[in-house]
Amino acid sequence: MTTIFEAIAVLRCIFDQYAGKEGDAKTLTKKEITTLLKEQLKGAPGNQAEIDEFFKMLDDDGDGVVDFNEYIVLVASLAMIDLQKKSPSNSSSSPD
Ligand SMILES: [Ca+2]
Repeated sequence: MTTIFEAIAVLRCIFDQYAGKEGDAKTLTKKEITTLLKEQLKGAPGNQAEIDEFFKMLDDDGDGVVDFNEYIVLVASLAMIDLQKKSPSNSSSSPD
């Protein structure tokens, strides 16, 4: 059984692997994020405009790079998308 700390260590390892490709090894550049999405999500991350928009959304403090905290937001978003995919009944209208 994998603990949440082991899962975080794996996420940290993936972050380091991509952050170390160019520039500061503690942050992800747009190019590194694009590579990460392509390799980890097994598909094209979309056109340049979509990547730009996505990167702007991730770069919460607007410094032009994605640090570990901002990366964790990405991971959390992916977890929520994954959860929604597994429970399609959520799309029906709820009372109130
Ligand atoms: Ca940032």
